[in-house]
Amino acid sequence: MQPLQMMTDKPENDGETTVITKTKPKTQRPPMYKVLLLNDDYTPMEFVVHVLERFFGIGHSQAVEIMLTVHKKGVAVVGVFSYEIAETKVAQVMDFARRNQHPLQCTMEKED
Ligand code: TYC
Repeated sequence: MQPLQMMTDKPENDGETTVITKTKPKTQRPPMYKVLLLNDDYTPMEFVVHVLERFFGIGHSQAVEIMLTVHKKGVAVVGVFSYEIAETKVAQVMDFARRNQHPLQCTMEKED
């Protein structure tokens, strides 16, 4: 009985041994997108906290933290999502802000 060999790279077949090569399938996972919230001078802090709670399911304490990070640093990542989900979140936030006449800006950016 011949030995059965498994090789991961280019096989050297001596003609006597059964060689099975296994090529690893290179699966590409879909890119993810960061949703960013931008600071401005006019949108009320409570409104931003409400947006984070309502559209991102973030708890009150963490929503206050993220809002303050944006307020101090100018921008913060609110979450990372698939393209479609990120696009929907951005549209929801922008629409809600405009309907309430606030200049709040929300954008998305591809993750590296
Ligand atoms: N800078 C705003 C203020 O002082 C608060 C604010 C925070 C606005 C976060 C936008 O994404 C924002 N009222």
